[in-house]
Amino acid sequence: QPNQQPSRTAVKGVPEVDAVIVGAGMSGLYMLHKLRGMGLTVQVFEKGDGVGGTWYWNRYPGARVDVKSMDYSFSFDSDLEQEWEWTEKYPPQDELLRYVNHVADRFDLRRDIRLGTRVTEAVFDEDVERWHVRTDRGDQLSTQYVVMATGCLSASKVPEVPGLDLFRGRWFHTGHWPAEGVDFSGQRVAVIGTGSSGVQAIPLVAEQAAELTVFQRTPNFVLPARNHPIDPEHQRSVKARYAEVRQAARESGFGIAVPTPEKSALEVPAEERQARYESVWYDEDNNLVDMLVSYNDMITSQAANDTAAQFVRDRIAEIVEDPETAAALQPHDHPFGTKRPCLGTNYYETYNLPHVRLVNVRKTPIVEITHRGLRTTQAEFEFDDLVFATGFDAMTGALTAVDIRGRGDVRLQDKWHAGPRTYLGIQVAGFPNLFTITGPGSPSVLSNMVTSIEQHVEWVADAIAAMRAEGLSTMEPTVEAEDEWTAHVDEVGHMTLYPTADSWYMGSNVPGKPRVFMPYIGGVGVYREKCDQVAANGYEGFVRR
Ligand code: N01
Repeated sequence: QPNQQPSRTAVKGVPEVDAVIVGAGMSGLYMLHKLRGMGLTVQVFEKGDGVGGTWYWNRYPGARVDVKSMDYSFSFDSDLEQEWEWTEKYPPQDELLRYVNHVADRFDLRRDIRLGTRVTEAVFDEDVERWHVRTDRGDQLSTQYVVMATGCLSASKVPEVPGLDLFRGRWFHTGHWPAEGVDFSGQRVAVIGTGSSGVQAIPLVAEQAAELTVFQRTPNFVLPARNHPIDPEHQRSVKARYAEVRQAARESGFGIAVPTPEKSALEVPAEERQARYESVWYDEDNNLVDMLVSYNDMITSQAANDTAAQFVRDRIAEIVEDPETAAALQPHDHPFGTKRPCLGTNYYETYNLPHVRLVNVRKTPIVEITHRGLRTTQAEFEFDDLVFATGFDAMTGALTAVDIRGRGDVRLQDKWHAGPRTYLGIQVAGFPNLFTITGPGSPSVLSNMVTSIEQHVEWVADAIAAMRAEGLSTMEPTVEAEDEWTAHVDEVGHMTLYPTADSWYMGSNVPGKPRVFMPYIGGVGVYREKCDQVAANGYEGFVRR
């Protein structure tokens, strides 16, 4: 397709492309494939030395996805979907990384990706209506569109505990794990953090280490993953009805095709509820969201939620032998699901091992890291290796890490000082032609990421195609549309129990981050309809010219 843009001249001598994509994870790769297919010239910059994003960086022991492989995969190409063979219900990181690399090769994507290159700056030049992009390797590009495909959980966060520079042992963050792996054999190891990463890593670190001390601030609800090899017959049968399965996922609440609950947890007899929770807990084919979608009021009613929370606490008490440890592992301070539930394999069982101990740092906080370990308000601990499973500056961290400046030289991070403001989680007023894949204000982290990535990439590609077809050069939301959407995201969030928890959804894990519920909980299907309607109504809420 010819470029139908009114052509404008950018800064002299700076190479020009139609689009810059930041990040070569699943969203960046698919965005590249789409835009190139439309005839655009595209440059992707990727900080890592390989493609894969999340699956490139998170190589800690036990790292695997907790959405089923048959769901957590691209649906945009039916040959790809049919040919790729998954081996497990929840594939491990290396299999996922192989899959993403396969996608990069299959669609010949590598030639437009510059690896080992971090985008440092993107500045909108109002005179020429183009973005000026710079990287840490000295690249400069002028581009019409910028797509931030930087991921929601990619800015890893080492807590601001004093003394890390004094520590003489090795230390690691789960989200930035050495490619060559880490051998913990015979080592005394400390893990700080018990979110999804810690929950996956702890049992495997315990298998190797001579001693393991887990420092837990908030206990999480951990459901058994029941991971297992995929039955080939099951794989064949899903593939035979893939179109239908994918469509159901697109229309669902969480981007996974599971039945929508009709009943309240409180309207059924206690025995029926117990039987339902047991079937979720023990079912080999269970899903991450099964407990949440057991009843229709699980995330809106504290009393309904309590029934599930208590069920999990009872299981913890059954599994963990030491009553004090069991009590410390039982979450009481947030409703089930309001911090992301975790899937574990032998997680609670690991605390029964003689060389594993749990330290409750809510009771006795960490004061400092020392040259040989760490000190809490109560005791000093010695270890050789320290693992931070402490999570990410989620949803906004990777976006504000780039110096993005829109109209009037306004910085994105200044505009978002009181929390992210977007229209549909896709665009920000004052930042024309800048698109955020699975940005704050979209279902993103509350959904199967691949479903949401595909929806965003396709919507953005269509929006760009429409602009080009109409001879328009920019689009950006109106401030009114952005205000309304941001208020709506907040309002819907507050109809649920989510804001009652101190979670990374609320920015609570990053000191000083505004307390705002960042993702959109309206549901993947509802949200998709809204986005489609906006487009069908001539991109209402956007200024296009
Ligand atoms: O990070 P987290 P994560 N002192 O933020 C603790 C996805 N994911 O990497 O809860 C002491 O959940 C913190 O304590 P608290 C998934 O969406 C998916 O584990 O803030 N402790 C918490 O326990 C997930 O939700 C998969 O009180 C400190 C932990 O560190 C998201 O990524 C696998 C601390 C951080 O947990 C993030 O998961 C992995 C401090 N100063 C990740 N600071 C799968 O698909 C933080 N903590 C399976």
